[in-house]
Amino acid sequence: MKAKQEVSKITRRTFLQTLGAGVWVWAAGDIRSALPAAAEEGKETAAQPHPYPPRSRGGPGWDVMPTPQQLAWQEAELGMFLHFGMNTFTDREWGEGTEDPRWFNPTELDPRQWVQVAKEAGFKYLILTAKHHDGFCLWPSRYTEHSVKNSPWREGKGDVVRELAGACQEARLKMGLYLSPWDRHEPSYGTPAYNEFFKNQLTELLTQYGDIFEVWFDGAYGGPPEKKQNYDWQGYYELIRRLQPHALIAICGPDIRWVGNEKGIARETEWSVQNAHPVFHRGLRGKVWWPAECDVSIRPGWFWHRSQDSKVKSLAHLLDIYYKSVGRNAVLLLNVPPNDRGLISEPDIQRLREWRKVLDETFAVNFAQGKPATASSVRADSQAAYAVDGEGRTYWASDDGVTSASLEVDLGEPATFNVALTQEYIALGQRVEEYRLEVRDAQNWRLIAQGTTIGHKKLDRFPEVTARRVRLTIVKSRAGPLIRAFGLYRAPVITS
Ligand code: FUL
Repeated sequence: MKAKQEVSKITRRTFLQTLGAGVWVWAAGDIRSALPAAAEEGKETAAQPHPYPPRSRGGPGWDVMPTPQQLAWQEAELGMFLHFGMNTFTDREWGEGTEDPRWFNPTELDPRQWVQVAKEAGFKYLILTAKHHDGFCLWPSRYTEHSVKNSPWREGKGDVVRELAGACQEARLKMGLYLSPWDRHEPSYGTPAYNEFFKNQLTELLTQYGDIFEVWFDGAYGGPPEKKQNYDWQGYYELIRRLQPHALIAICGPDIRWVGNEKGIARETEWSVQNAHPVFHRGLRGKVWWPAECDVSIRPGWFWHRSQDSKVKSLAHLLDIYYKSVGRNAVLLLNVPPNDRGLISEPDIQRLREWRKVLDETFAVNFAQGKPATASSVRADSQAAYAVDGEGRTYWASDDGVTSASLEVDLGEPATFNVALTQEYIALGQRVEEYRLEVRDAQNWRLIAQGTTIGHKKLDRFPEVTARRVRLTIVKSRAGPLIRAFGLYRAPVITS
């Protein structure tokens, strides 16, 4: 149930659109030479700092490429969001900042359990609400009394961020933090002093808990008569770049874009290449690499509410979200909120297990893998076979200057499938604007799917088809297409 005051809430979208100008200017530079190597799957792509995002020299943007950090994030595909804090105990979505810290008292808090659930479900990073809009801090910040240090939990000696950081390190998953810029508790909110307060909190989080994968700046604000803050975004970014040069800055930030809704659904046409944002990319003009993250909750609310234990999203719904986020060139950040005991609840765990099982079953067999492939155009040694070799470092490329080309795969014998996977080699940018997928009937090619952008991963679902020969045609591309993977799968049909 949404709290009353949310009715007047200014949405993140409105907020992003109405932001004023900031002051930070990006450093100039060109990192493209570092990228092909960074694209190697599983390699420590986060090894290079990224003091600036890559940008285009003009034109439609095919020459804009991700930083190694953005590439590693895109490869991760799945993140688990953890909304946990004072609201968990007050049964609210937005606290007012007047709550008593003594109300925070999880009896069995265990971030190892969160990490275990995340790992089993295939998530590669976790993002915790270190501070939500009510200002209550899950770590013992020196700069406020409104934190775990004044709660009965672990007799005021506890630190949820530290426990999660340790659990993530053990399980080799990455940790990100949500730090709400909007703070309804902090008295300095609405004055320049708040920017210093916020930077002090950021400094604590960025220096005490090891590597931070992603810093998540939400744009929500309750609207008048709430106090309003003039945020020093560029000051925040400079601090993050200095203290954690590998961290990605998301939402109200230059590295990761909010997809624009809280349903977990990306656009059918989803470009990671975007126009620079006047505030978040202050000082840059033209195109930048700014890929979309889809945040959505497994339940109706972001925080745990007992009344929603029976309202966990259905398996079919969660699968649909997967296809419409990861399968549309975005990363899925799925919120799974721990309960008032400090544990992820059983209904959520069960649903995630079912979800993982179906995804594993679906993608276990690729009928196209290793099968003979030919192409209407090939550049140098970037053979057609590289699209179906199951290897992330290679790709099929059409000849120089050829922006429309097709790839044909002979499955050897008829196979029955209902999902197609296509990936571009985005380490070298996003290029494809339109494609078609056909199967060969006795005499003719028959269309089974078509689309616009591909990007890191495009998944198309269609009614089951049985065929031996399959053709992927890149109809239009901003530059010669680079197809890293093409696959055909049979997904079980799930209706509830
Ligand atoms: C919104 C917030 O107001 C919600 O409480 C939640 O944190 C969501 C992810 O972002 O803007």
